[in-house]
Amino acid sequence: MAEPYEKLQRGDGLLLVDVQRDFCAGGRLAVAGADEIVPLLNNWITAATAKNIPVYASRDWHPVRHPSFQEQGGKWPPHCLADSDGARFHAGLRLQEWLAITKGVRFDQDQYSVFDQTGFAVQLRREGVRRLWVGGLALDVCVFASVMDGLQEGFAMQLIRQATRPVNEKDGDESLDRMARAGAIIIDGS
Ligand code: VGL
Ligand code: ZN
Repeated sequence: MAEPYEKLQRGDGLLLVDVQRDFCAGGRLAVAGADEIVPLLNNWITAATAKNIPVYASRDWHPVRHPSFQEQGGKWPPHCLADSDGARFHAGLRLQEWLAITKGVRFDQDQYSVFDQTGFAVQLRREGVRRLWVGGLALDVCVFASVMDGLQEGFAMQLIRQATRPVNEKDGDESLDRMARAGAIIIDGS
């Protein structure tokens, strides 16, 4: 059976959003089922690498006392502290040659989207990428924000549904709806 990653072609890029230890089992902001997406993402990484398709991996990278942390009045427990073990990519992720997009470093606001003040769109255009295949964490937070911004920036966005998990199931479903309505393609299958 044809796997969806066989559709990868010139002009595509693979984007892994925040597949970091703090969002996985045992992490500070663990997302249910997060570890299950890793083997799938590895298939995508392998397929992309074989076809010379660029791989991008974003990471949440917060200073201590970041405004998104509960003690600072934010929504989340402390997570993904810059340079900490929890901020590292999942140990099972077979990243080979990839480009990291670091976000969430500001003291005055959070950045959920990989496109938020990172220059990522400029880099994608420079590298001839017009369409992004997206997986990672979390579906209803940073994946959602990134897909919506990517569309806004004019990229075709393909969400790999099985390769993402939400913090909150209901918000995840709503995010899928909103992304689809905004023009993202939701891909089913591994
Ligand atoms: C994220 C909550 C807080 C994410 C980042 O990567 O989806 N979620 N910071
Ligand atoms: Zn964060």
